[in-house]
Amino acid sequence: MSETRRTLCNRDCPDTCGIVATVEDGRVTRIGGDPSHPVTRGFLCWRTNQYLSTQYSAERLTQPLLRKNGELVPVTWEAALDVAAERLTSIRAESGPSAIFHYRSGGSLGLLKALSDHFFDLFGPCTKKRGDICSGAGEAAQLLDFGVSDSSDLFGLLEAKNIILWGKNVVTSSPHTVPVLKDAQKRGARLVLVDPVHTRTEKLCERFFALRPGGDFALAMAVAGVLFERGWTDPDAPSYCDDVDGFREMVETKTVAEWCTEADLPVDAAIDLAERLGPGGPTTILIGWGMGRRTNGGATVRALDALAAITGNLGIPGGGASFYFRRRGAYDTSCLSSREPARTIPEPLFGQEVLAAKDPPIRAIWVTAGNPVVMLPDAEKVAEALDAAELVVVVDTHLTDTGRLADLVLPTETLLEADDLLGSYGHHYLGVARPVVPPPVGVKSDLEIVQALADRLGLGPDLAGDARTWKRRLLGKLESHGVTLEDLEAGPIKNPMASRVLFEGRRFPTPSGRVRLMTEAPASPSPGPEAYPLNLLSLSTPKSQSSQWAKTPPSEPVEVSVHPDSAGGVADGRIGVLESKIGRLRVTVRHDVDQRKDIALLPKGGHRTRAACANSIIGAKLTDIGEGGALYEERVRIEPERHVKPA
Ligand SMILES: Nc1nc2c(c(=O)[nH]1)N[C@H]1C(S)=C(S)[C@@H](COP(=O)(O)OP(=O)(O)OC[C@H]3O[C@@H](n4cnc5c(=O)[nH]c(N)nc54)[C@H](O)[C@@H]3O)O[C@H]1N2
Ligand SMILES: Nc1nc2c(c(=O)[nH]1)N[C@H]1C(S)=C(S)[C@@H](COP(=O)(O)OP(=O)(O)OC[C@H]3O[C@@H](n4cnc5c(=O)[nH]c(N)nc54)[C@H](O)[C@@H]3O)O[C@H]1N2
Ligand code: SF4
Ligand SMILES: [Mo]
Repeated sequence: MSETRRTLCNRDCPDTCGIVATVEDGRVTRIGGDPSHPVTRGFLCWRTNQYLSTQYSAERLTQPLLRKNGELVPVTWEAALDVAAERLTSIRAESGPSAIFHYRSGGSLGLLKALSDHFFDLFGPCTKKRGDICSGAGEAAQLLDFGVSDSSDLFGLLEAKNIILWGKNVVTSSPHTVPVLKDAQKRGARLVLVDPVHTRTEKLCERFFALRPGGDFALAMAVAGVLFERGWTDPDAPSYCDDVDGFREMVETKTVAEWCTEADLPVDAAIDLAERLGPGGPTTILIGWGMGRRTNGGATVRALDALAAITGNLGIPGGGASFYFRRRGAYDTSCLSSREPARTIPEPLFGQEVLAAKDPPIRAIWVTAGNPVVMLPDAEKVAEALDAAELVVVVDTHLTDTGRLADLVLPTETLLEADDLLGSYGHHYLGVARPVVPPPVGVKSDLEIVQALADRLGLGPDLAGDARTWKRRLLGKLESHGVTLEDLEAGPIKNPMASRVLFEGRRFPTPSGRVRLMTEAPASPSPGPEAYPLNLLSLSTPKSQSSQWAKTPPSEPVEVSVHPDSAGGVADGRIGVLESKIGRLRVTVRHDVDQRKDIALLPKGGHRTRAACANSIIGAKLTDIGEGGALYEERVRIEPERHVKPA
């Protein structure tokens, strides 16, 4: 018998799509996009369209694995949980709870995943991560400037006359924004792209400015210079922005031409963007996440915030500086522990900081919904840190590279089995994920795992309640706006607390109530050592969700794309070596005449076990603010294979 069931996609993606699944005899036979979801519009991305091969892969974990005599071997849940409870208890008794590090990442964006943090807070408080590898710098920038990082309604883009995609590859990373952009174009909106990389998003845009990687702050200063020179700023700006004069002084420390040289673009580019933001408004800048992953990432986002502010594009329909949608804002997590962690580790420095931790050292690492040994920079250091810990527990659906280094691997549910509450960071719709099929026998949800542990550790009552009970507890504020769990179960609902136009009335939740404009320029990006002429950009690909490749793993050796003049003499399709100061990878070199000559492109999540992991050659460095990872700042070179001596 065939049945149709609906859920929401919980992947770390701004779109949070509605999924329609066909279930036959207990097995999902087809998935597609929900036509009734206003953002999904009936289609899914390529990687999730292929998800059934992951769901039903022979490599799906259905039993806990415990390391015995060096090998991971299947054990019962009883045995697995007893080992976990005993080891955690003895480590806490001997060294204190901060010797235990609970690391949670974005494998599922379900709100109930926070119950794993809740457990480790109550059991500890244990060590947890701080900062954010993904969007740390940009969020910190917007909190400083506006007091909040949020956006106007996504469909407000239909009222924009100009949309600037600044460092944003919507076609790959947020495909459901594309139809909204096309609708905006039909109503006359003009689109432009600012990105050092030639991506498929260029096709949507009437102009494309391929600036120097990291040259965004300089370009923003050039644009501001033109705006001031031509009188295109909002005369009222000083009434809702602090320190317009200080901002202007910073802008005028260089001429427009000098700033443009720094950004490696002609002055015409700055004039074009200034025209769009000034007389061409209302204009929205869609600020990409990637740009923030640099040592001047926070300053870059602050500069774009300032451009939107001084041109009067904030607080009006069709205007904005959109970086993020507050996906958790509608929910109420006050029922969860808010204990101060005993210790925090900056996420991008995971490897080195875990190894350096003292008094007490980190003895146990518990990984929930992440693959840090692939996705965090200086992956080899992360591996060393995992090796050095006495106990590594990984909760995942499949055996990842991180799982392979664990002492205990606990199998958990996939996105088609999830029972959770979701918001989105690309629009304001809220909803629930409901299992379209039950997980296979032998698989427990993250919630069931921490509940079983809590029962063994005297914390049972604190974690008690099934998924639906916890959903109801987290709904809090929404219920007072007339939205019940039953309503959400009936279909996605726009967050009633989200304003259609953010900052309407031009009031900002900052200490002064006004926009805090930046007044100090960051250091200009250094050109980098001559020996490593290329900037390595390891970016989202349609074929994977971070390290979760759809259908097939990355090709071997992994492909690097470069301009033919930057290929170190390696012919198209031939093998070369991609080398940074901290490591090297054997790669297939692909020539791409459309790219700048100072960049090299890799997929963002490879496989360490296949020697195809970008982060094996990317050093761990923090962003200027927000403790993000400066992931896109590594310098590399390509050489023919024969030049490299064996390691
Ligand atoms: N297919 C797919 N989709 C995904 C993901 C995935 O792994 N695969 N990951 C998801 C996640 S975790 C996130 S956080 C989001 C966002 O994922 P991101 O990959 O951050 O997405 P974007 O911000 O669209 O893309 C980054 C863009 O920034 C550009 N960029 C890099 N450096 C610079 C610079 O110096 N200046 C400028 N102007 N641009 C620069 C890159 O060329 C690229 O086009 O997407 C999600 N969507
Ligand atoms: N070089 C480089 N590095 C990057 C980036 C880059 O652009 N370049 N991007 C960065 C960004 S934006 C991000 S967000 C991070 C992403 O880093 P991670 O969050 O570590 O990314 P994933 O590889 O998706 O790992 C998530 C894991 O969670 C598992 N999982 C899925 N559902 C569940 C669940 O319900 N419960 C549990 N316990 N596990 C589940 C998946 O199987 C997967 O193994 O990587 C960052 N690293
Ligand atoms: S990964 Fe993103 S685009 Fe793909 S189905 Fe999930 S929410 Fe939609
Ligand atoms: Mo991310």
